[in-house]
Amino acid sequence: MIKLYYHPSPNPVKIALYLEETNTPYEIVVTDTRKGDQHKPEFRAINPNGKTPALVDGDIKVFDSTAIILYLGEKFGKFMPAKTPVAHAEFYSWLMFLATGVGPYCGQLVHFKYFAPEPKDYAINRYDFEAWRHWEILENRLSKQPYMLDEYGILDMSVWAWARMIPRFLGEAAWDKLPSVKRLLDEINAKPSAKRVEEIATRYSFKTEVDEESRRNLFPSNERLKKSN
Ligand SMILES: N[C@@H](CCC(=O)N[C@@H](CS)C(=O)NCC(=O)O)C(=O)O
Repeated sequence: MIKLYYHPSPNPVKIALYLEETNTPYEIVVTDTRKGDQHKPEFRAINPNGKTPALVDGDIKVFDSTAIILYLGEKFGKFMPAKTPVAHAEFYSWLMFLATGVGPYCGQLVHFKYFAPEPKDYAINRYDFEAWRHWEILENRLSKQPYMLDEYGILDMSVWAWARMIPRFLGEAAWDKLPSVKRLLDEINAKPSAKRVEEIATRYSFKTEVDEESRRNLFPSNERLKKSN
């Protein structure tokens, strides 16, 4: 059975959504990043990058949510665009926009807003600006069509994964400026598959506090600062 190394955060949830949408049996392997599971040798053997998600399918190991969702899309042939150069030109463009823009900028915005020490105005301004810029591009796309491509697919799942968090990093009022993103979020949230994904976090115990142990595990760069002070 497929094993999904999981933490209930944006990059892993998109994989759980794909598996739920395709009714694929899978086993959750709790990878509690606040407790440091991502640094364990047995996890690094699957994902040398030490981040969730990772997936094991028999002898096959895949890491990075974009690689995993593409792997699954190709394996099952579902929620993928037509295999034509024209369709894939559009698909890959948006896939990389999500993977290299939306995810990293939103992740850094969360980091600087909630976890970084002062002074941080410069960093918050930069990442807030960039996160907004990316979501406005998505808003523009989704104001013209119901889904990222002609049909619902893995790009929409990736949008959903981060859109769930928008009130946290852009504020509740963000929905006034992103109504089409909200429409897609609400549509996916209403699916039984998405509800099952949200339930995963309640079935397993994941550490919620961001204490000294969590900071050490999530932000190892801080240790270097401590040594140099
Ligand atoms: N590009 C990677 C990013 C993975 C990532 O940053 N995962 C976060 C959860 S959303 C994580 O595991 N953070 C814990 C850490 O950085 O130690 C992907 O898309 O899978």
